[in-house]
Amino acid sequence: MKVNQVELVISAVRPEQYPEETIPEFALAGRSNVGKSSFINKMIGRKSMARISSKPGKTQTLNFYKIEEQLFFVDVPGYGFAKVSKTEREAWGKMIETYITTREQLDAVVMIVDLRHPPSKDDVMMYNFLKHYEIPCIVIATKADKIPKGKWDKHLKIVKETLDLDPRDQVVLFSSETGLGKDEAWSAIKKFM
Ligand SMILES: Nc1nc2c(ncn2[C@@H]2O[C@H](COP(=O)(O)OP(=O)(O)O)[C@@H](O)[C@H]2O)c(=O)[nH]1
Ligand SMILES: [Mg+2]
Repeated sequence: MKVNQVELVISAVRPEQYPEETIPEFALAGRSNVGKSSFINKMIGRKSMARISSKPGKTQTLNFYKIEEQLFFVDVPGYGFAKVSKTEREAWGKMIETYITTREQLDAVVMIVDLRHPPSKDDVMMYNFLKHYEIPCIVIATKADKIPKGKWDKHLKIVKETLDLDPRDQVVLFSSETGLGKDEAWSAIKKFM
């Protein structure tokens, strides 16, 4: 998909701040620093629309990016960042849970994992949480540019096994650096629209 128009509509915390539009929504989930914002930027062809931070754990709001008046990407604060207080973590958990369990426009969660490593405990917990609420997932195994091509299949297999992937959920090999998997990720998203 060629994207010309992108707008950060709102950075929301509470449901009454979510946009009123009823177009399809795709929320990003993943550890902080895994590459969620980079994924959005690559998909929309912008260098720095979604904030990429060198400091992990920075996005503390749900950032609603409207793409071509057709869909929203919702950049969600990452998990698994140790230097976050218990209070902050609880506030984060509430915010995500409320969003995921109440938002009717949410069509699927785009879950970003690092292809280099087996999914973390937090990744597995998040995936199980999504499956518990029967939320469809598109799993993006990113940073593929960081490992040799010959090892991709082996790493993909570990990702699927560690998550105990639901066969209905698609896994896409991705790199925000090279653009690998961009078209495949768009077609995975369009299947829900
Ligand atoms: N080599 C490589 N680096 C990446 C890729 N995706 C993200 N990064 C880097 O990983 C860091 C964290 O990315 P960011 O998108 O801010 O992660 P977020 O916290 O999940 O939103 C940044 O330094 C990015 O440049 C990728 O596909 N390949
Ligand atoms: Mg981010």
